[in-house]
Amino acid sequence: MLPSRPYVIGTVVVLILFIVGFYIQNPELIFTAKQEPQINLTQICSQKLIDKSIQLEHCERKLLLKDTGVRKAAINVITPWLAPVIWDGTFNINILNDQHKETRIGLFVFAVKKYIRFLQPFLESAERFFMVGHKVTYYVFTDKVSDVVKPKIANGRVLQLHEVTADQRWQDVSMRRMDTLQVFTKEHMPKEIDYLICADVDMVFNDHMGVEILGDLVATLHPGFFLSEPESFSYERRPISAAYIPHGQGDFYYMAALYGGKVEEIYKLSMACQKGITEDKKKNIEAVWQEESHLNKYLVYNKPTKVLSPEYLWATGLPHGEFIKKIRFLAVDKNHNEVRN
Ligand code: 5GW
Ligand code: MN
Repeated sequence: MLPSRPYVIGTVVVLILFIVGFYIQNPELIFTAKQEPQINLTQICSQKLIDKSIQLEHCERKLLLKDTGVRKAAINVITPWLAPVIWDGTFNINILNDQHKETRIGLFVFAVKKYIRFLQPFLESAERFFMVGHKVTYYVFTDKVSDVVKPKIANGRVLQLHEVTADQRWQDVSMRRMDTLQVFTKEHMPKEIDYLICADVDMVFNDHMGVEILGDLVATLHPGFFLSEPESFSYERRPISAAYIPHGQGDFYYMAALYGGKVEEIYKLSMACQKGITEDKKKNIEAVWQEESHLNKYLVYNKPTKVLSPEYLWATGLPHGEFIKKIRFLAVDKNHNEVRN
C-alpha cells in the first residue's frame, strides 16, 4: 500500500525542518564555499622578517627582528605577567589624559654637588615635555638651594626645593636617593601626590612623556640591555650582597634613571632597597651598580605593573635601530671626570 499524501507531506516538512535546524546550529558550514583562503601567518611573519624597513606599529613589534640571536621578548608589547610595555603607538593619549584629569604627579630628582648644573636644562625640558597639562610637583634635592636657577613654571605646577647633605663618595650620593625617598614617600608625599616618578638629573626630556607612564609600579628597560639575553644582564651575582639575583631569575634589566609608581609602592620599593644597601654596608660591600642593582633585585620579586620601552631612556650617541621611533628622555653626554671631581 502506498503511504497517504498527508504522511508524505509530513515527512518532507520534518526533513526540511531538520536540515534547516542543522545549518542554523552550524552556520560555518553554509559559508564554507565563500570563505577567504586562510591567511598564512608564518608566511607573513617571515616576509616581515626579511623586510628591512619594518613598520613598528602595535603588535608588529613582536615580528620585528630578523637576527635570530636577538631576544624577541625584548620588543614585546606585553610582559609574560601581562604588564604593558609602553612603545610609541601602543596608547591613545587623549583617552589617558581624560582618565588623569585630577591626577597629581611628583617628579623626584637629586642635584648634588656638580650635578646642580644639569638641573636647569632638566627642569626646562620637563616643562616642555613632562606631563604637560597635568598637576605636577617637582621634588628637587640639592646641597645648595641658593644656587638653583628656577625656570619659569606653568600653572598647576610647583617646584619644591629641599636641602640634603652632600656625601663624600659619589656612590653614596646616588644611593642616598633611596634613603630620602623612604622618608618623603612616607611623610610628605602621600598628602601631596598620587604618583611619583624618580629620575636622574643628568637627563633632558626630548619628546612627549605623559600619563601613559603612570602605573602602580613602573620601571624602564635599560637601553643597553633590552636586546640582550638575561644571562648577560649586569645584575649583582655575588650571593653575599643583598642585591644578589641568581642566574636563571629576572626578566629585564631596568635602569635606575627612571622608575615610578603610586607613592605607597615607591615607599615599599625604597624601604626594601635602602634595607639592602644598609645590609651590604654592614658587610663592607657594595652592589656592582649601587642602587640600580637593588632596584633590579626588588623588581624580580615585585613585578612592575607597567614597563617603559627604551624610548623613555636613551643615551646621546647610542645607535638605535628603526625600532626606537621617539627618544623621549635622553641622558646628557657628560664629561665624567669634570662632573665627578
Ligand atoms: C657624582 C659622581 C659620580 C656619580 C654620581 C655623582 C652624582 C650623582 C653627584 O655628584 N650628584 C648627584 O646629584 N648625583 C645624582 O645621582 C644625580 O641625580 C644623578 O643623575 C644620579 C645618578 O648618578 P649618575 O647620573 O652619574 O649615574 P649614571 O649611571 O647615569 O652615570
Ligand atoms: Mn645618570
